[in-house]
Amino acid sequence: MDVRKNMGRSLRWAALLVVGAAFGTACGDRRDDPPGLSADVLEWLKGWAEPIRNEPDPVTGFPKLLRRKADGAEMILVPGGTYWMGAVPQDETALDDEKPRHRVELPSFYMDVNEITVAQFQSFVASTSYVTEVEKSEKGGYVVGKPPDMKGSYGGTWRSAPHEGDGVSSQPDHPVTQVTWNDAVAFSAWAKAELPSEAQFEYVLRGGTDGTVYPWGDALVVHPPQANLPGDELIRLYPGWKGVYAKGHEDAFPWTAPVRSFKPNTFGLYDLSGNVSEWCRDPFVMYDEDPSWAYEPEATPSRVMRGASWYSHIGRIRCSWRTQANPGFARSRWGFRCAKSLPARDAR
Ligand SMILES: [Ca+2]
Repeated sequence: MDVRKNMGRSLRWAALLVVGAAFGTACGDRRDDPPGLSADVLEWLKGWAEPIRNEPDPVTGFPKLLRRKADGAEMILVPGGTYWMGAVPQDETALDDEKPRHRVELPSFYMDVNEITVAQFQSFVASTSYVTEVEKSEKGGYVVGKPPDMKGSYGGTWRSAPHEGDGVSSQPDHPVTQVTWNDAVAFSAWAKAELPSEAQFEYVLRGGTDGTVYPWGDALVVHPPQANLPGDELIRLYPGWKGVYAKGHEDAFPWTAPVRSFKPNTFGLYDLSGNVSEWCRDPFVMYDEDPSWAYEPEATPSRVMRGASWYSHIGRIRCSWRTQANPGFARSRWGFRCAKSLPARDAR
């Protein structure tokens, strides 16, 4: 587990100083010389990623931005920190599974700049001949339906939509959908990365703040729109829909949008809210529950899904919203991105 609650700050800083000295990065002998990356860091990167800039992060000594070799993904080094995870006090709509609000400390970690795209997933399939779970199944993945009842249908895959305009896009720069948690784990292993933990996801979703209902404040609707959410553009297309959508919000995308269509957050990450909801690696357990049962060999826990999608009920756009899903299910509004922890000795 990378979640380190209540870690002593003094211990953390002591570790930081020791490793910082070992890497010789934070305090270069000559201020005119860029310190470069240490041999240990270059060795860690070898085989799976390369730095986009050689400039090391002064705290960890690792590059701030790197490119994954397998699929070309850009990963940003998210600085570690402490935050309040869970429902904020002013949120009267929060559900029991979002409480209690609790303090979480995270070491620095890498996070994909954008959601895994169809093109990136295509690279994975081309390299491995991987067949997704819904492609193996008879009925395929669930696809959002149309008015008047919006009843969905099955038959979707990551490659194509079963019906025109059903919200699944196979465009290369859109987020891949119709992938199960198991598919996402297989992709991550191929990419030599991992799915983010739930604590990592909420941390980056909040973007360095931890006191607001939404990443952009306490009001759902803001101008200009900050994310691809279900707004007036969707209701115009589906006027019979009775769903609880973000009335007054309007963006240009009734379904998925090309990744990076909206501004990045303060960490430099795109689409954490909106576009597609994203798989996290953790089993779903209540915050005040002993999670050990979920890690027993015979356990088959649901997995955490986080972040709003193009089709989310407004209650699911809040930062603390969390849900659980069968790791073998896929939807036209679910996707994922990868993260990667630093080596344990350097995690700070
Ligand atoms: Ca939208």
